[in-house]
Amino acid sequence: MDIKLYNFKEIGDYRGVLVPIEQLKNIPFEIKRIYYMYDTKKEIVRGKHAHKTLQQILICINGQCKVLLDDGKEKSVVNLDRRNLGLYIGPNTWREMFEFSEEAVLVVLASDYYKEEDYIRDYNKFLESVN
Ligand code: T46
Repeated sequence: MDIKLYNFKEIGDYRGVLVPIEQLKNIPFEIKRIYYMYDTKKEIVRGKHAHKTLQQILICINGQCKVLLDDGKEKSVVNLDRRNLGLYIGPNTWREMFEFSEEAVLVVLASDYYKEEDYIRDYNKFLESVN
């Protein structure tokens, strides 16, 4: 499965903690877009799509949430429960984000601008495209 977990270095001192992320240094792509989501209720499932080319890194910078990942052959669930944990998701990977805790803030670093044509939103079409 084209996913990878990144434990970003935490630089802490008496003032608190700082986590730097640098494109092509500690993540594998150039960042063209950043977006974030919050106020998602626990029973809500977001995502439910794959991307044809987009690469992304998801970081839950407050609270926690889970991400179901599916490459058409196997599935796994990642718990984004640390503020320095980044989940890389490559192309052709179905994702569903769920069980957002109260106050969860999910930040996403993306390798490209928003392009609706890059989405595969139909699960059967996704399975056809990967198999
Ligand atoms: C993904 C997961 C992790 C924009 O106008 N610009 C944007 O950059 C994005 C990401 C979304 N939108 C619009 C499109 C929809 O009208 O915002 C609305 C909500 O987007 P969507 O339903 O696609 O959100 P999620 O949470 O289901 O999925 C998002 C990303 O779209 C997707 O690329 O991998 O987060």
